[in-house]
Amino acid sequence: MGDAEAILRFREPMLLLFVILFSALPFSSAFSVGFYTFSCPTAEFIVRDTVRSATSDDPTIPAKLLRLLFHDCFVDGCDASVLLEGDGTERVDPANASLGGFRVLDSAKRVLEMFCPGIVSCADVLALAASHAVALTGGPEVRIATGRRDGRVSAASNVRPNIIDTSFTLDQMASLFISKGLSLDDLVVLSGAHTIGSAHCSSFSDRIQVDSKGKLTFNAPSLNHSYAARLAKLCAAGAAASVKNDPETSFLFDNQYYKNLMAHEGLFQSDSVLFDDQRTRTLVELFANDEGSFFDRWGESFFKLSSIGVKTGDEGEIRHSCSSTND
Ligand SMILES: *[C@@H]1O[C@H](CO)[C@@H](O)[C@H](O)[C@H]1NC(C)=O
Ligand SMILES: CC(=O)N[C@H]1CO[C@H](CO)[C@@H](O)[C@@H]1O
Repeated sequence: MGDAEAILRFREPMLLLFVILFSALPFSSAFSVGFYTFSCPTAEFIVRDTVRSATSDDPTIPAKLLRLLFHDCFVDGCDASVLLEGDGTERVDPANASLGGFRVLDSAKRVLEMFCPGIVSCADVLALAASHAVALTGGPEVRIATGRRDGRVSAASNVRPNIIDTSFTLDQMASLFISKGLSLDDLVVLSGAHTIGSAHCSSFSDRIQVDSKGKLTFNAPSLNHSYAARLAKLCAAGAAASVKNDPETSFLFDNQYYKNLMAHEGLFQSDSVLFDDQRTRTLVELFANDEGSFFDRWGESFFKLSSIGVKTGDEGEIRHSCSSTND
């Protein structure tokens, strides 16, 4: 009896202390680093492990996950709305043509539902997967905040007004970024994601034209002509053919993208302008010469990207399956 009483007396203040600590520490608040520390301690490990094994089977996965996060966060905030299937959803918009990696997220979510049912949002699975994708390909490890809730709305009509088109001018990209709370510097940093991945020829075919006699016409004055000729050759197979965004080190997250820009080998108009315009050139040159500063800035900009329009508290829901809402 004496022991039990002692334990009881001991426990109560401990419980109180625990409650005080729990409510005071940052990880107990709505959207923060380590949100799942107590509710699902293995969450981040499970996502990382799923992405790692999917990538070892298919090295194109990391770039797809990164692209998916951009599309998710820019359209209606980082709320996994891009993952919903059905008529009229974001996935149906033709701008989705290059989207992929859905199955990796579905399989991470299935494992999470076994360990911590109803706890981890699909929006967090996607954000964590994209951040691990960068680390897995040699880029910086970034610890991001979690606690996003899943949206219940996904509309194809929201895609076009919110997504960067590869033919955009710097001013068009800048105004879109600023509307999302991101800066022109963030644009330069996050464009570095093009260090991995590939693109369909249709996404830059307006820059290079080949007539029936095989004569090349360049609509991109700053593009290196021998690079453009290489692209034209790769795209001879048709608009559905694809080329690597960064042919030098296409599966490595490094600063080669910025070196390519300086060599006038930016694939898209939206890449080339970053070096052609005085407002962004200095940062392109810095990153081309110093990978460390690109990596440092990546952490900050990625954190901002993955925090756009996050839903918390009683907004949205925690989906059971990433491709459909709960009802
Ligand atoms: C274009 O790139 C080639 C190498 O691929 C290089 O030899 C040439 O000097 C470049 N042209 C210009 C104008 O920079
Ligand atoms: C991945 C995905 O959902 N792709 C869809 C993109 O939109 C076209 C129609 O425009 C669909 O056919 C694809 O399935």
